[in-house]
Amino acid sequence: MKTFFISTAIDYPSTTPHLGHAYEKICADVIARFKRLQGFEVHFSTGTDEHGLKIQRCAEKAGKRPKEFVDFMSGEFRKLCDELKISYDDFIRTTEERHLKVVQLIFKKLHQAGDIYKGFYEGLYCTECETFYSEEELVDGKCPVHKKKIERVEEECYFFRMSKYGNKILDSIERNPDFIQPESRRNEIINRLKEPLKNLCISRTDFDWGIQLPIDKKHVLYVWVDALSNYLTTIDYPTDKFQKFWPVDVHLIGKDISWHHCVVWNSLLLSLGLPLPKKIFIHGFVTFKGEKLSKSKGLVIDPIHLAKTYSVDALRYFLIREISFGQDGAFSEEGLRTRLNDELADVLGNFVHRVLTFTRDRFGGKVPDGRIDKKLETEVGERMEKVEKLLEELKVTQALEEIMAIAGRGNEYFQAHRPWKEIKSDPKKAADCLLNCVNLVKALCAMLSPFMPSTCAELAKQLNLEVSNWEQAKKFDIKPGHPIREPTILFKKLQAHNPSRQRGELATTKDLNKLDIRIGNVVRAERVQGSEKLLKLEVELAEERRTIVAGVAEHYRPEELVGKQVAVIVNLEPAKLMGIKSEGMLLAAVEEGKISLLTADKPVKPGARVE
Ligand code: ME8
Repeated sequence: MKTFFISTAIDYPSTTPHLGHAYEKICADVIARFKRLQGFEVHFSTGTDEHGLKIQRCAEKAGKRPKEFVDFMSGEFRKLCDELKISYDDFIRTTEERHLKVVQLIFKKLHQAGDIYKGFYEGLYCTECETFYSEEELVDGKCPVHKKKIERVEEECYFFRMSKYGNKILDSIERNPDFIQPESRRNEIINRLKEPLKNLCISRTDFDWGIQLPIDKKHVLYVWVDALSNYLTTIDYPTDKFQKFWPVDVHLIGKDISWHHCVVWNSLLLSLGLPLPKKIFIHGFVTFKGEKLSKSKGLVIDPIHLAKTYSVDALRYFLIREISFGQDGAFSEEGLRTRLNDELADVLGNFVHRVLTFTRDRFGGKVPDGRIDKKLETEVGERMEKVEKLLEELKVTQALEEIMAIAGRGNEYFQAHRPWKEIKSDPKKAADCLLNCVNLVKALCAMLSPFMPSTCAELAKQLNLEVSNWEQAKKFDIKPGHPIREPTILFKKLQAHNPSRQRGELATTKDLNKLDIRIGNVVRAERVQGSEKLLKLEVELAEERRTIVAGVAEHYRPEELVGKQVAVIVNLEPAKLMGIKSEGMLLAAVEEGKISLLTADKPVKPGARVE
């Protein structure tokens, strides 16, 4: 069996995952699922990068021991993967025993190759990106990525002779245009490699949350060497499984870590005498209101909340369709709603539903006997080949665009053949149309399954078929008489947001009365473990106490809130935040990101209604 190995970056579990993390995993998942449909044996790895100074400091801030902290936070990342239906084969954590063993072996080999020596490092370090910088690389004296203060490091350390490998890497990149993609990122790396490479400091002595060097226990290994090695741990280096899957087919990463992968990782591999990856694909950033989402800047959109609001598949669809793969792209809820309504509901959902309900209502739920439209079958087969080629070239956005154009073609076909008219005048023609349309629905179900796995599993159920093979989906081979199951609506249209309302359209008292707002007393308040934003409050209302998780931790200390009277919306669906059930929402005035909680002007009894 042909094999295919794809990896994502492993995330820093310093706080909960954001939409950028979700985006990378979804893109990798689409590719992994497509390869499985093509018949490859796939290894798809993702996970968490749990050592280093940044994590140690986050744990300290949360009042936890590092291991306890990462155990919890890593779980949040795994939960994200599971919620988003990421079909990973391995979720690797760098604190696992198997990883420790591989890292020690790797270090031993680098040492035996004569590439490790002891020296003294004097320079600059950004803990946020866990990266060393030279003076020239700083912007206004700050880290060029995070624009944050940079630390000076002066200590004894071990170096890796990275300088030995610059020319070899440059040569590999220049000889192989597919190695680093997209082109613009490839050129950036080529330009940087024209300067001679420096050796890399790969150990630290001023903190201990990391893997000790086997040759000197005072030192912990530089977190990037530790993290990059995960790509070998996940395929059990150096066993048969490693032989089977290495070199990796695609390392999928974001643009901020291209140097670490294209230069540091490749140097390490050359020193280990291993073949270089087949491809490193560098995706862009998901931005929001013009800025990069980032935990450190506090610009975080909760992907799980979005998936719960709009469905996992709508979110997956939106991200792939909206953000041209390889470039930055903006996230907006308005954009998501528009694509959900105009594309998923109106084009895809509409076609599928018309075809299946017509089959149910007019042909007793059985695919009618008719003639295969060879022209349509050929057209769909050719367009599927185009989609296949696009996906092989990792052009996921274009592939999805083409698939949706095929769904549009289905609508046109149905419309042009007017089966609702023909059924009365020439039922054979209606039967021909439906036979072909059901086959087209099957082809769409297969093509879309890597992008929207849950929807396509549901659709396959309605079609009463298993769709597990790309080649087979090209053929219009559903036999007349094949029974379908009860069709249901795949995508419900959302009410359009009325922007005039946001600008202050008048509300009626009926609108207002929908909300039950009460004044409550905060009787307890504490920080939520693993979150910088959330406080868990216990609020006393008339005859009950409710737990409310509120995003106010950056504005109020817990002790400031105890004893305060707050305004609470009490008739909302409970929501789960960081695993805690929240039974209400606080009202607050918001100004330029600052929050001021609403309270009663004079003390009132807990439970008093706000009218
Ligand atoms: O860099 N949009 O971890 P990380 C899209 N542990 N992708 C984004 C993004 C955004 N707004 N923000 C971050 C690390 N990413 C290291 C990796 S791999 C051996 C070690 C991407 O949690 C980012 O580019 O900061 C990276 O690929 C991944 O999320 C993890 O970022």
